[in-house]
Amino acid sequence: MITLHHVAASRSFRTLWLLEELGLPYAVKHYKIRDGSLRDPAFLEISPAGRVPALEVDGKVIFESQAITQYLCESRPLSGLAPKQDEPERVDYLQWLAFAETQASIIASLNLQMVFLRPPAKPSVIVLKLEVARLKATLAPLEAVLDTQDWLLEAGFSAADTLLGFNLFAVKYFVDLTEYPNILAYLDRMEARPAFKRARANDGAQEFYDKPFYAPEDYA
Ligand SMILES: N[C@@H](CCC(=O)N[C@@H](CS)C(=O)NCC(=O)O)C(=O)O
Repeated sequence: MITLHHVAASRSFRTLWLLEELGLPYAVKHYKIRDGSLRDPAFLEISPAGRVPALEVDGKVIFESQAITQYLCESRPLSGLAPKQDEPERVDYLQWLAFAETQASIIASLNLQMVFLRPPAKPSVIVLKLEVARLKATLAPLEAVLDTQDWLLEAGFSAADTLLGFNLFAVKYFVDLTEYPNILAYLDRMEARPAFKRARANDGAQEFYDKPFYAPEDYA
């Protein structure tokens, strides 16, 4: 049995969605960021930095969503969710997988400063504005590629969409996406996928965001 260690609406959703796309049976073990469960010694045995996702699969324990994505697609190659070494879009695929974490690290920084930090601690508005600008810079290549294709790869939906596409559901808390019509349409396409809907049903309620938009100016 595959077991996913998961926090609702966090990066472990990437794995949850991929498991659904692959049609693999799995169990979910739920954690919460704020209740200390990710620092439990038993969990640290599974994921040494106390992060999700972690996946128990094929007698192994894997942490890091990108490694999990690559392992699942390479060990189940018939899924067709990852181009093989000799396929033309292999490089694009690898690039988007890695780019997902470039973007996610900025989202994580904004989450930390605007969502998790509690008064009297106060973020720097200048740093917040810089981070939002850096986040927008990561949206530009996505908006461009989605102008001519539905998914990150021209060949169609791939595991790069589960990894990077997931980020965009968090981006909307920090960037007004009306400036990005192709990304908005991409969000709709992702949400329409049956596997995405099944993953959402197993995700749990998100407990981070308590308002629809976080603006740096509100922290002045
Ligand atoms: N690069 C890692 C990042 C994992 C990560 O930081 N996950 C967050 C949730 S989005 C987490 O577990 N945070 C808990 C913490 O920082 O204590 C991956 O992609 O798996």
